[in-house]
Amino acid sequence: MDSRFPHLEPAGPPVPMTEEQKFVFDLKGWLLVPNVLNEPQIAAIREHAIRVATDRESLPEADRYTLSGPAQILLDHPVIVGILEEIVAHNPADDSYGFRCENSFVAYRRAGSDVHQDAHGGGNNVSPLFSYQCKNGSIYSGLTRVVWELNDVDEGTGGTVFLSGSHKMNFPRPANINRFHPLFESYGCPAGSVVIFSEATCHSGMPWTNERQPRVAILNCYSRTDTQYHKMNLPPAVVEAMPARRRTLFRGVWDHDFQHGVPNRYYAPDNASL
Ligand SMILES: O=C(O)CCC(=O)C(=O)O
Repeated sequence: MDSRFPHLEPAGPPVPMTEEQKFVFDLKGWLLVPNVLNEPQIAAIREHAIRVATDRESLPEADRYTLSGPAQILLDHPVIVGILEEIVAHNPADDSYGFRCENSFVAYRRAGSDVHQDAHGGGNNVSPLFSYQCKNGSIYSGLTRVVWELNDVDEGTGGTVFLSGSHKMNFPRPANINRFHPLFESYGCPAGSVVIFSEATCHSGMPWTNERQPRVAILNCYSRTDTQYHKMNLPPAVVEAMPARRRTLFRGVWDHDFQHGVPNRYYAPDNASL
């Protein structure tokens, strides 16, 4: 199946992660890449995200997700592929991606709204699904979140906040170091920017205080091809409406099929993640 959104598909090969981006991601556990999307992409995906948040039933069934409709072009944007191939996948490119998408949601917040979850995550000794490592010059990020900001974010008005460096922390976080503590850092950015973070980095949503516009962000989560944290609950029709290579982001969670002698590099109805 060809893309249903050819006018929105980003062109070009994966954009390699720069040495500076690797340095910042390793140091802090998160990274901002500003100005990734163009205006038509931002407009179409923002409208879709708001509809998913406020009027989901009005969309065709397969488009009622933040990883479907026009928002599917975010899943394998060349900027994200370049970064995830470096920090999650470590495999040469072929017909499949070396990582999987396993969760996606929209943060639609008007001024005055807050999240229901306090700061969470953080630590060097967390479950291997989350844990962050850097060995022999390569980054191994477990569960990794990609946040697409679809409206401008003015710093200090409610983007995601991070306790930078906490993906490597060794002591329990003291209770007073909560999401309002000055050790938590955030960002300001234009619409169409993207933030990538290791889920091992302590982080939180914040009250949105910007009266000018709501927060509209899509938060996609990725993992290795052989690990899974979130249950997807995704109807097969959503994945089957995607181009072939994009579908491989939703393949089953395993590494090698010794019975048939095949590695896990394909999506099929009997090889889909649950
Ligand atoms: O809503 C946010 O800004 C942060 C989302 C979050 O806490 C998470 O992805 O675990």
